[in-house]
Amino acid sequence: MDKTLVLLKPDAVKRGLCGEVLRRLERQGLRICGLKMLRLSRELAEKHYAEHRNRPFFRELVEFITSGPVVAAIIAGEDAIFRVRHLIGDTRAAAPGTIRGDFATSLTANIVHGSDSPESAVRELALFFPSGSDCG
Ligand code: 3AN
Repeated sequence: MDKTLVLLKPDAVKRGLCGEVLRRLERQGLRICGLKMLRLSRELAEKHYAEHRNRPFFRELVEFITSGPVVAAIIAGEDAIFRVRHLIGDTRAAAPGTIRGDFATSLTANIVHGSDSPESAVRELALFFPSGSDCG
């Protein structure tokens, strides 16, 4: 069983799409094992996006993710990391029927983040849920 970090970004919260996104994950048999709303500090945002530190869009990314509250979730299930990424859709060309394909309005305002590998999941879950998951 995998665990992965999902962030419902400020645009998802503002547009009232949190329930819809979580429903899509749960409908596929994925389980919520931790859930909280928080406003990211600049420090946490920069740590979370550390791999993009030298990219031209880094500043925009940090500005956006700190622009309002987010909802952070631990999502668990078999192949959860891969399956969540599949349901989220591609960063640049998300297909209709995927979360981003249906709701993203730009590359930055793209509703949701999901960890992209087992290593990222471990690192990101430790940042957002340092005391671990509620499902053991
Ligand atoms: P993903 O979120 O699908 O893992 P990454 O890791 O390539 O995608 O990028 C992280 C985030 O950085 C994306 N969700 C997107 O918001 C932003 N991003 C990626 N590439 C660009 C770009 N060329 N211009 C602006 N924002 C970008």
